[in-house]
Amino acid sequence: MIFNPEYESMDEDARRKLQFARLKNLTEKLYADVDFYRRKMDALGVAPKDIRSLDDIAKLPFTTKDDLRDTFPYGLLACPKAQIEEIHMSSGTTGVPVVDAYTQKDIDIWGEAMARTLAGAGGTKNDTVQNCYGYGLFTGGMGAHYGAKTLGANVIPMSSGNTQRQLMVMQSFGSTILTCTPSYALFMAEEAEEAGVDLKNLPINKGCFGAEPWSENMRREIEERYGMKAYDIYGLTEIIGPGVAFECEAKNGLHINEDLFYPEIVDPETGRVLPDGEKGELVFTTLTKEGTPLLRYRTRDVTFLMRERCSCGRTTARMHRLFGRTDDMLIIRGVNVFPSQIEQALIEIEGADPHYLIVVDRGQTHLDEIELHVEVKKEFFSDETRGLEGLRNKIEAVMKSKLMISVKVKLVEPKTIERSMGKSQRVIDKRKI
Ligand code: DLL
Repeated sequence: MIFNPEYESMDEDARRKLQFARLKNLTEKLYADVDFYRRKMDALGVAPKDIRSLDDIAKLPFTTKDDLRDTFPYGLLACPKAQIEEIHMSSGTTGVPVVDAYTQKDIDIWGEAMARTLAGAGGTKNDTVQNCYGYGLFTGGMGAHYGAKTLGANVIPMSSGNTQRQLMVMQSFGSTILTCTPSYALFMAEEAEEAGVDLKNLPINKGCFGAEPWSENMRREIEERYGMKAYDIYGLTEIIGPGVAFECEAKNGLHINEDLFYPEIVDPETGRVLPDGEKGELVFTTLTKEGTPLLRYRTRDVTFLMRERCSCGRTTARMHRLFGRTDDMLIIRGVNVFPSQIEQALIEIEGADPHYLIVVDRGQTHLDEIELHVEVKKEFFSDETRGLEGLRNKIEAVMKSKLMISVKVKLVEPKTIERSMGKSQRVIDKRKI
């Protein structure tokens, strides 16, 4: 079901007109009300009157993580503080505190964006959403909560953790939609197996997973273990939280709520706007936000945009699932490596689980070295040592051929790599650089 066909299936020209009107409005407001943006626009010699078409957005300044740090906490507020109803914050992967301050209208729009997301997964008002994203400063919990309410569904505000209780609730209340990080979904599935709970026999039949990178293989595993359909959802605190983009049943890229968040892809080095289909850094402009609107925010997430028609009937642009981030791209002896590539390579190897940890260090020769800790499937671990040795060699060879780097593999027992209730940490970089 399309939650809001008027906007999601809008004629493309009409959408561009709407986006332009909203952009123009936003530029005028930011120029008048936010010192930071007036100074930035003045420095580039651009004024609101210079924005005469949607493509003129390229004349406007970018906003970066550093800008957010420099203006913390209220420097980017675009409305009187008294109008703010709720605040969220993320320290993200980079440790820079990022604030999102919402007016009531912002919260309503967030609910709408997340209702579209849940509907993208097939959700309706008849569903019961077990929401295991963390409630609190993190945007996952409240975002999915507002979305479920806007959809008219029943929401169980579990937050993350206390897995035994999650399973009890899932069984007793007959939850039908699971919302949490993909790693927590897998962790719960493992606990369920241990507790003798057969998830496939429960009503739970769809899930909206995001907030961290995950692979097609993790999707397959979640779908098999729960007997459900698993969808990728994307968002970030700076822009609104979850609700920026979501997969529909076609699972062919994530539909961007582009009447609300205007996407661009730029070359991360030069900032030049790239055409559809070219991979680069994702940039968003919030078109309707009142509390902390952002112009051309550099997300550091790497993807490309697709505009071919989707079979679901939505006309919104789609983003390919993320390839990684410009800032967690590891540079190993000069070679660019994304953790997601390592994961992708791993999943094709029988015996290896998608639970892994990448430890990067400088060896005695002061050269970068990667030690890759990989969990071995239970059946495999009980095998004789020769089998394990073979598996280790195989993983090392695959990494060498796919990533062009040498990786030292350490096989570890099932369930020894720390599981996370929220976002999982896949990389430990011990290099002091
Ligand atoms: O993670 C918002 C969110 C909550 C999204 C729940 C989806 C579900 P932040 O904590 O600010 O916000 O982290 C944002 O997480 O820039 C991406 O690098 C990463 N991320 C989010 N969704 C995905 C995804 C929330 N589906 C940062 N795949 C973003 C890969 C994702 N990475």
